[in-house]
Amino acid sequence: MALLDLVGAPYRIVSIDINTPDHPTAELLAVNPLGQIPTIAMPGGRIVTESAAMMIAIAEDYPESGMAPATNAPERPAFLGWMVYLAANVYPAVRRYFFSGEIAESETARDEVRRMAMKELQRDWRVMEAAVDPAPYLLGRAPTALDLYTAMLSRWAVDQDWFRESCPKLAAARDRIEDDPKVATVWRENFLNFE
Ligand SMILES: N[C@@H](CCC(=O)N[C@@H](CS)C(=O)NCC(=O)O)C(=O)O
Repeated sequence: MALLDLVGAPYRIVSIDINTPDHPTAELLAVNPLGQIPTIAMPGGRIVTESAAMMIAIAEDYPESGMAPATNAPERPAFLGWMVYLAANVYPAVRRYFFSGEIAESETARDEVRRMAMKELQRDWRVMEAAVDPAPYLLGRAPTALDLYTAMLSRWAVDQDWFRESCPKLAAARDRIEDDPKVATVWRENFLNFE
């Protein structure tokens, strides 16, 4: 949503409540067989699932926005690498933390899943913190979808004081992208831990 606002794309939101007994509905399963959100229908009837893929696809539909470095840009490999890193490591750990019941039944086992997920999440953020060199955005002077994806994922599950203290470079880059009024508006509506 924030990315759609940043690139200036028109869109219509279909709200889905994943905490109701009828989740996932047949309507959602028809477009995303895993029954997950987000899922997007793009111009031309293209359905895209997986948050990282849809952010890249949206950014590439609006090249003038600069939200995805061009295929021959020097920042391109790092952009793709970190987008996939977040999708392959951070998001699954967040999922295990919030949806521990999917992989463990007893309360004791679920507690352990949550504890281990948090440990992994903190390691994933520390690894990224050690590798980046924001200037002032993660890939240089201009923001990309990577700043947005990092900001969104870092607002989930981890303690915010821990994040700011342990990942000061990521937190500073996050402050920059969250300073954008379009991002701040979406964040205010979606994150209780923002501002
Ligand atoms: N790999 C997916 C994960 C999406 C995901 O876990 N979405 C959650 C909400 S944050 C969801 O739909 N949960 C409901 C469910 O799994 O049934 C992505 O990156 O988009």
